[in-house]
Amino acid sequence: MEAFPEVSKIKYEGPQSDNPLAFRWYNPDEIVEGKTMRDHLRFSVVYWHTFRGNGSDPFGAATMVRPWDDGTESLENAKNRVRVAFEFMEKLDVPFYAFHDRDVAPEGASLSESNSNLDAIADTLEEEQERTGIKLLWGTQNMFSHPRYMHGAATSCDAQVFAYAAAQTKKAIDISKRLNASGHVFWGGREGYYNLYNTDMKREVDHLGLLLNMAVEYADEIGFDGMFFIEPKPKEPTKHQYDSDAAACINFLRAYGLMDRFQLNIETNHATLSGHTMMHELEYAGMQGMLGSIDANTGDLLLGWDTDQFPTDIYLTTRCMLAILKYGGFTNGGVNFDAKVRRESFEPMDLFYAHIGGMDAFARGLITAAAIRADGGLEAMKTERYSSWDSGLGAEIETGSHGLKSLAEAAEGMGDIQLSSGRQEFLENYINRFI
Ligand code: XUL
Ligand code: CO
Repeated sequence: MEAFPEVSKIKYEGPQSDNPLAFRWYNPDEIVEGKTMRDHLRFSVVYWHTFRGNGSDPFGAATMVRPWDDGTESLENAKNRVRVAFEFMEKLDVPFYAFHDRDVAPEGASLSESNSNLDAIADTLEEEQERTGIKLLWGTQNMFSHPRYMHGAATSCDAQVFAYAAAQTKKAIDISKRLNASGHVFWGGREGYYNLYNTDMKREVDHLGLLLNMAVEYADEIGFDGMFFIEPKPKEPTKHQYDSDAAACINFLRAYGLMDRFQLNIETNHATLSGHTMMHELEYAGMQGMLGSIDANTGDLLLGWDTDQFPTDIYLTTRCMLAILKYGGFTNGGVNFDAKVRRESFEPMDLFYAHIGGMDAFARGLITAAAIRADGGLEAMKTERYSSWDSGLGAEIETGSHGLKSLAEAAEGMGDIQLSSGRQEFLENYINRFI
C-alpha cells in the first residue's frame, strides 16, 4: 500500500510551471560549473523531523496527521515507517537521507535490546537502500533525549553515563559502516552547561575530546572511512553549548588532535543563534579547509530559538552556494534539510511542498551563485581592494621580510594614506542584478 498514492515522481517542469508538485529550478541532470545539479547539491531528507516530528510544542499536543503511523513504539511500526520514508524520498527524487539511531528504531529496556532493535531496522533500511539506490548521507546517535543524559553524555558528571554514551556511539558507528554512510555526525546534544557553579568545564571538555578520539580510533579499527562531522550550535538545549560556533569547534578539534578526521556540518539556524550569518560560518569553516556539509534550514527574524524552518530565501541559498562553490563543493557532505513543517502544516502533502520548495530554493541559489562567479565582478572587486598587498610594501610584509622596526621606518615617510571606498551598497546592488 502506498502512503502517497496521489503523488508520482516529482519532475522538473521549469520556472513557468504552476504545478506545486513539480520542480521549477531543480533539474537534477542540468550541468552547472561542470557538474550536475544532483552532484552539486546532494540533497538529503532527515528522518527525525520528516518521519518522527509530530507537531507538538510546549503549549500544545501533536497535530500531524500520519495515516501510516500507528503511534506505537513497535518494531513493526518502525519498519513500516522505513517503507514510507523511502517511498517519500523516491518520489521526491533525493539521493540521500540522515537519521539518529533512536529516530529509526525504538529504545529498548536495555542497551542490548536497543541494539538489537537497531539491527532489525537496519535490515529494512539496507533493503530499501538497495531497492531505491538512495544512500545514507550520515548517521548519528541521539544522546540527549533519554533522561540518563540530563547532565550531558560525554560531558556528564557521571562516569557511567560517559560509558553508556561510548557504547551508543560505538553501535551508531557500526550502523553507519553497515549502511555505507558517507559521514557520521556529532551534534553537541546536551554537551554544555546551565550554571558554572556546578560545572567543571575543563574536565567536561576534556571528556568530549576523549570520546571523539575513541570514535576515531574505533572507526579506524573497523574500517569505517566516512567523514566525521561536528555540528556547531551555541545554545538550546543548554544555555552554553561547548560546540558553540565554527571557530569554537575548530579550536576544540585542533586542541584535541582531531583535525584530520573531522569537518564541520554547518546549520543555518545554529549560525544565526550564535550571532553570525550562515555565510560567515561557511566562510570561517571553508578558509580552514573544514567545510564538510550543511544542515539547510532557516530561523525566524522575530523568534529567538531554533525554529528549523524550510529555506525559501533566495538570497540565503545564493550566499550558501557562493561559499560552497568557492571551497570546491561537497565531497562527503550535502544539503541536508534539517527542517520541519510548521505545526499548522499537518497534512502529509505539506512534506512534499516543503521539500520541493527547499530544493528549488537551493537549485536557484546554485544557478545564481554560478552566474555571479562567471561574471567575476565580486572577485575583481576583492582583487582590486587588496591590491596593495600584491607588490611593494604589502608583498614584503606578507612574505615576512618586515618587523615593527622596519615598518616604523617605512611609516615615517608615507605621508597621507589614500584609501578607496568599500562600495558596500554598490555590491549589494550588483548582487541584485543576478537574483
Ligand atoms: C539540533 C540539530 C540536530 C543535529 C543532529 O539542533 O540540528 O538534529 O542535526 O543531531
Ligand atoms: Co542539525
